[in-house]
Amino acid sequence: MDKTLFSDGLNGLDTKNKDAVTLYNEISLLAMKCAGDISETKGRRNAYYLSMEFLIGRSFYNNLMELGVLEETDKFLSGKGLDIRMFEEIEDAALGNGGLGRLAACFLDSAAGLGLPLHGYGIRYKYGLFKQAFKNGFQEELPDDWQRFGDPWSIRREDEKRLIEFADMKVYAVPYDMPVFGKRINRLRLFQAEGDGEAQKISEYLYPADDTKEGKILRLRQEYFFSAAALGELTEHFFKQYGKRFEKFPEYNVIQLNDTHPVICTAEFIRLLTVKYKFSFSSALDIAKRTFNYTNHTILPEALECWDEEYMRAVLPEIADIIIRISVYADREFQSLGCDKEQAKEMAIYKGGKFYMANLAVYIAGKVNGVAELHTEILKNDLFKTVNRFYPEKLQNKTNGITHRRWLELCNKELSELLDRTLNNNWRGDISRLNELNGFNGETADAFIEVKQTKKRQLLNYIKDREGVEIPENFLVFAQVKRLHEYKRQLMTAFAVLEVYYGVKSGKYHDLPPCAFIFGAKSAPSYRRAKTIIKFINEIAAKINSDVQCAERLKVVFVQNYNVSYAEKIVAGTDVSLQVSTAGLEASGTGNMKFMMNGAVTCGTMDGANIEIVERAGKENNYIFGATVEELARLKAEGYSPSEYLDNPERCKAVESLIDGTFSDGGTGNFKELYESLINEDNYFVLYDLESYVKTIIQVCTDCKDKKTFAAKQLANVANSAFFSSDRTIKQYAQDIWKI
Ligand code: 26Q
Repeated sequence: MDKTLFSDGLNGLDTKNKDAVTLYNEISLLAMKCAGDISETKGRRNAYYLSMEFLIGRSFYNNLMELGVLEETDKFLSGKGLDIRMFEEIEDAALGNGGLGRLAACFLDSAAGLGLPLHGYGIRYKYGLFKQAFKNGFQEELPDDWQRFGDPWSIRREDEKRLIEFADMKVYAVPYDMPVFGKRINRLRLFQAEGDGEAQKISEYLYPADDTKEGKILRLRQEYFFSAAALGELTEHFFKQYGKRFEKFPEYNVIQLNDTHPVICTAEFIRLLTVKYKFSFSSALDIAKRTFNYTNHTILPEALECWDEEYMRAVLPEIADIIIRISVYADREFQSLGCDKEQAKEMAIYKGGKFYMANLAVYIAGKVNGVAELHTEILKNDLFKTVNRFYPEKLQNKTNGITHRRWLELCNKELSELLDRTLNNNWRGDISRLNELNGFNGETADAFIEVKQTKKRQLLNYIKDREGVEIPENFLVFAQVKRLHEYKRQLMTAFAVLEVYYGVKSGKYHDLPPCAFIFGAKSAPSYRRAKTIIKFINEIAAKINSDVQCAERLKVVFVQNYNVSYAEKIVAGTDVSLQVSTAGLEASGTGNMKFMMNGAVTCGTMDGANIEIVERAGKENNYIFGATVEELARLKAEGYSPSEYLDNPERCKAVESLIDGTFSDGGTGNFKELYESLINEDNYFVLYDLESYVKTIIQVCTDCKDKKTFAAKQLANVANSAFFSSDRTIKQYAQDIWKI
């Protein structure tokens, strides 16, 4: 970064009569000009992260921070009577929908920060994840036209566009490069689809509705489009440098597949090597096996991709043939390893006219990793148990992480400054030094209480402005923010809140300290039950917030359009992080880590990375409740009958409120459907865990009355959060998988 050039440019900037969007573009472009070029990649080993999603959020503040000019820009604007927060009107780049996409963004940040050559490949969607608004408590989806503010952080590379061919159309993949700043400048390359009519549609929407054949085929096109473009250019660059010696390709390139979404490119790679460079199928397959690795992010059956041969054949016939051929090789290999029929079938890539993409991924990948210890155990013992038996070296764990630059330094300046004052080392340069905070004294605890109060005040003011809900700052703040899904059990929190509410009204919880519950989540547009849960929580919020009897005791708010930027405010201002998924179903969670690093205690189940969080911060400093994986396995075996657990009046009243007329679902019948699914199946054990959940919430509330002791628990979480920096995760990937 040429800081003098930047300073000169900044000081020469005329801010008069310019709106936020204009200034945003001018300052961003200036920073881009002064930042320097993307670091050299030639002649060395590079790692590539292929992902359908990169949930970047806002680039402006983060990039200026990474470039070391955020403070200067802040001062400059103040001098002109402007507030740097004016750029909060520039909306996030939401090219992802949740954890998997945000993880990809954190990884790029950490790799650049550590000086490791990791580059991203993805899609430049015209519209990112929809903007959410509530109308009458129902979720409404609005298009996310993020480019209308301009896109100063990308550079279009027209000269490097390439043609991607489908059976029925040809489309250009035009690269847009976003530099990722750190010790190195790495590159995130997003491809935009261009061509006639239909072609453009490929990069139009993140998650086209895939409940129709057309929708499914469009998603397939998206997957092939960007991953084939990536492999096309990687092989071409290699050829230019080293000629046809592709057996050396894996020495220079290692590719990480972010879930199964880009896995189709393994077949594309084999196609390129056999058709264009005349390799035999078996050597091409061998080279592929030494190039690719695969990360699994979910064990939910509905999220494991599987393509109908018919669809694949319609648009990618050659790829369909190649996958079938890989499948034949795989079968042969399984047999030679001594698999029986059953085992071979379980691992089969092609069966019953369908392609099983996770099986393809696992077969080709050198390493397959889970994203938290428990998740990896489940992969080893359950989803991929046969793989693990015949390829014991393949499966490994890489517990997720979050970049502490965005999720501590940027979103919590106050806490960062407290750490600067308290630690005699440069924790910003080496987050592992945060551990030295353990053994903090009373003074630090007092200072922390003040920081938390400041961040809470900022958050509650923001919520008042945005949502119109006023929460006094003496309230204890609980938050559950994440995608809306039944397994994450926002519904269980809703029932718990209602139970607390009824208990407060009846006098059962007469000395409960005041508390607020913040929800934030988007539901997939076609996920009916998830949308019903949003409506239900909004109904509960309206009822509780308008009950004057509870005005000083309880508040509930479901914030609209929860996204990365909202998360930055919520994680900093929250006291209690709710992580209550059904044990075994949340692969890792990363929100849990963000809250921990900002000093919230976790109230959660023994699931995903929660287990590792409490292992490090101490069970005594967090609130663990609910059934474990083992307990649920027993329960399932014995036969679970949900209605048995409705044995207390407040709980009954809370659950029955879905059908007894307390709340209205606008005549859709959705509340009744939800109620019946609970009483009859309760696949996610909401009713089973509800009792211990409410008890735990009450315990948290009781404990928080002793401010100092509670702050000490919160600080213990900060002190032990270094492990969850994605710097640690990336170092592990670099060492164990990528060898960079
Ligand atoms: C599947 C089939 C067809 C179309 C789409 C999909 C699909 C799309 C997105 C399946 C899964 C996803 C996203 C998954 C995801 O975000 N998983 C989260 O990954 C995080 C990072 O590892 C974990 O922390 C979370 O636990 C996990 O839920």
